[in-house]
Amino acid sequence: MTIQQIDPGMVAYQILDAEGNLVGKMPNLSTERLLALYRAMHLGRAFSNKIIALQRQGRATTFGSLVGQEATAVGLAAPLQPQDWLATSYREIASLLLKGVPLSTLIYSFRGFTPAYPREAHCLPIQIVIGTQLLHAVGLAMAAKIAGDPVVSVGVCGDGATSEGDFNEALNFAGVFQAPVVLVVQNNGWAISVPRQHQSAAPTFAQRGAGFGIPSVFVDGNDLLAVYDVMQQAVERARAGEGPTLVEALTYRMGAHTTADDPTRYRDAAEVESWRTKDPIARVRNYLLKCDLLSEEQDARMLAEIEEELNQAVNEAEAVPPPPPDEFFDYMAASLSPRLQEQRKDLVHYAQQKKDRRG
Ligand SMILES: Cc1ncc(C[n+]2csc(CCOP(=O)(O)OP(=O)(O)O)c2C)c(N)n1
Ligand SMILES: [Mg+2]
Repeated sequence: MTIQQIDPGMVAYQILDAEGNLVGKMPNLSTERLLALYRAMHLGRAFSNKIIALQRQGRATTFGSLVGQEATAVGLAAPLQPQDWLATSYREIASLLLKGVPLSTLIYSFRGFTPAYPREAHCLPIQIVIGTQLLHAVGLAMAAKIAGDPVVSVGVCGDGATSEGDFNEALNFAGVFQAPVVLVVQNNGWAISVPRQHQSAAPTFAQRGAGFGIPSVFVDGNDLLAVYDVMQQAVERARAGEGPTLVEALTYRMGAHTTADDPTRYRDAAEVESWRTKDPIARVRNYLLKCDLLSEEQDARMLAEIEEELNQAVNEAEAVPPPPPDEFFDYMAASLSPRLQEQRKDLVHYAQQKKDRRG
């Protein structure tokens, strides 16, 4: 089905149902690529669980779980070419990994430091300030259009972010200037403790695209194949000069908002359980097993390899010394004003005093 044929209304577009049966047309994906995307979902989940475990040991910062949202994260990044840009929030770690940000770089970032992503990954740093990355994505797309470069940009936000001015401004600019951008709303049901229905009276976020003159799609965000199919089309539409697309991926945050949150205080266990049956990884796994594209042994081996890869990356990330505490001044301005120079000196002095006191 083409994007224009998919109704942005109440029924989410699906290719693989919750049991892993093919209920739509298989997108153009080789078996090798499908297995690689399946692995990327597992890697995203394992990464998420690893950082949460490290956080509990005092070895990582606050972290927002990706569990339950792996199909959207992987499916949205998979159709991108190396020159395309990706601007995400904090939750799309699997997208960044697929786009070429190394594991150890991301692990280092969750030690609380800001590493440089490789330039060629074309990923902006994760954005904590809700919604702003959509403006950055549209800006990158507009720049590419002005330069005549065949570059597409993807911006990703959550359901809560749609209530921000930035979301509306980004969509308006994208529509008016026909920017080669795809804007993705990961609707995971919650913005910390605020449920989705408090963000908009519109039945779907996808329907809001029409008000900006932007074609939009409502897709099952737990269906890797459907997300991939929609994104592939949206990205190619943008690249061909046909303008922006808004995609709403309906998914669910299975874990806590972050390591600093306790979701049992505001949501029903029954709701969480009902989403467990729609697990995005299990449905691809079932499909692969049924089609004899994967065996139980291969699957177990792959999981063991991922664990090993992650542990190695943790060792690497923990071997990198922390940056000097005043390093961020280097990236603030071309030259520091006398006042900022003074602040830098004070910070270095304070950090040294603290170190001396610790002995
Ligand atoms: C501008 C701004 N306001 C408030 C916050 C605090 N905050 C952090 S996460 C969050 C909820 C975001 O929900 P959503 O957009 O649905 O993304 P999700 O966390 O569910 O992926 C809020 C309000 C923030 N980081 N930035
Ligand atoms: Mg949300």
